[in-house]
Amino acid sequence: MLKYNAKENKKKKKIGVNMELNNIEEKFLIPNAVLKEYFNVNNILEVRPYGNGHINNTFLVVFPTCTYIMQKINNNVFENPFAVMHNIDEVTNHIRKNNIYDGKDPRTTTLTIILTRYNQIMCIVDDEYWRCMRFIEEGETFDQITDTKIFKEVAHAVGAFQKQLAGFHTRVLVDTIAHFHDTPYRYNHFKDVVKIDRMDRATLCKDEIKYVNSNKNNLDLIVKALEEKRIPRRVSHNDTKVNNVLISKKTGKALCLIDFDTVMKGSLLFDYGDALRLGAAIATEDETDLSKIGISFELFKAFTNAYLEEVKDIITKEEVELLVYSYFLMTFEVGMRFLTDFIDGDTYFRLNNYDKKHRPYINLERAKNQLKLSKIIKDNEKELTKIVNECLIKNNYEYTI
Ligand code: ADP
Ligand code: GN1
Ligand code: MG
Repeated sequence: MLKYNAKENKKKKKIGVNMELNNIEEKFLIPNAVLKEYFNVNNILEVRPYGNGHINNTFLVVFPTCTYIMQKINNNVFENPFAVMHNIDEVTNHIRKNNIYDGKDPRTTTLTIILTRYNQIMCIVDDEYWRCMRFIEEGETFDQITDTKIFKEVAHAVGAFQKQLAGFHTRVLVDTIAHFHDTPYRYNHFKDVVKIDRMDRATLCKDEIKYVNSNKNNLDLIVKALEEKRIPRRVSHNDTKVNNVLISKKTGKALCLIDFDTVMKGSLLFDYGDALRLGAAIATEDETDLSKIGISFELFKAFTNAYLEEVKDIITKEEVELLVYSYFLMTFEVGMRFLTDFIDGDTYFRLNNYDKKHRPYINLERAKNQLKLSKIIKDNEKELTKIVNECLIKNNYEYTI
């Protein structure tokens, strides 16, 4: 029997709903038709929402002796879920084979896709796309980092991922979201959205729009370097925010990267910058008190050092030169994306019921937060460059910026 089925939820609502149950209602439960594609539903003990991702709906499906992760793929964000699954399958198989070769436990060192009873990589029910994965129970994720030890582990996971995928052909992967980290392209989209201003919201964020516009000439350094082949196109994860890295509850060591929805061709700079964005911040992405926004140089140094330990043999000097810039760019880009989405009516980063009620301007709040953080990064470019150089020297890299 499912612990949280729709009927029971309704009953609970009547007897007073707490916020958690409210979220369960809003994220709805997994339709029986989906569960039946994978399991004998009679054996399921519990289905409940899990994690804090912005994109997919994630659930735990609990059995007496094991647990699975089930996710409804956000079809608004990913037009072609088959392409998403193809990329995940290719990349996780590659990582798994390497890990088995190295004697690592393949069950905890990358995602394992569970096929349906009919051997399909996902199932489609009522035009919705669902997938299932092994739940890596040993792992936990952090929305914010306060401990340099944990952040070093995140850095090792991101760097090791890039090293492992260095020999993998980028052409095997499909672009699941075109122009994902093409910041100038995203800026042009931002301009169009501001021009149309279909929700009449541009007046609410004049200062932020001005700040974004004031940076327009500074956005193409990575895409241009890629286009002109001054830096290599590599497989990149493209969404290395810290809660996409599993850390072992037992050992405190990084287990693996998860959330491979955006894995495709790109630059290692995207992954370096994006991991620092939240990881080296002293406030979360949801902080509304802008006076609390800032960066921790200690965390920045810990991350950069551990990251370079992993990638020092593959990173080129042209990439090294763009490290600090990528930290600014990834932070600015996501701030601009939150702002664009706010102006456009929250169509991408959709609000859940709780946010609709309590934080209807959450995308604007996140935009202000991330844009302010990007300004702080820019203002501290010199200090950050100095730290990168110290880390390069420590890692015996023959070049400094
Ligand atoms: P989103 O794209 O919405 O961010 P994620 O794939 O990152 O979705 O999943 C959301 C959260 O669920 C993660 O941050 C993590 O805490 C947890 N999670 C996802 N997959 C697994 C897994 N296989 N094992 C353990 N935890 C997982
Ligand atoms: C989304 O899926 P999640 O929550 O890990 C987004 C990222 C943003 C991030 C901002 C596919 O990441 O690009 O940087 O939110 N993912 C997608 O927190 O758009
Ligand atoms: Mg995620």
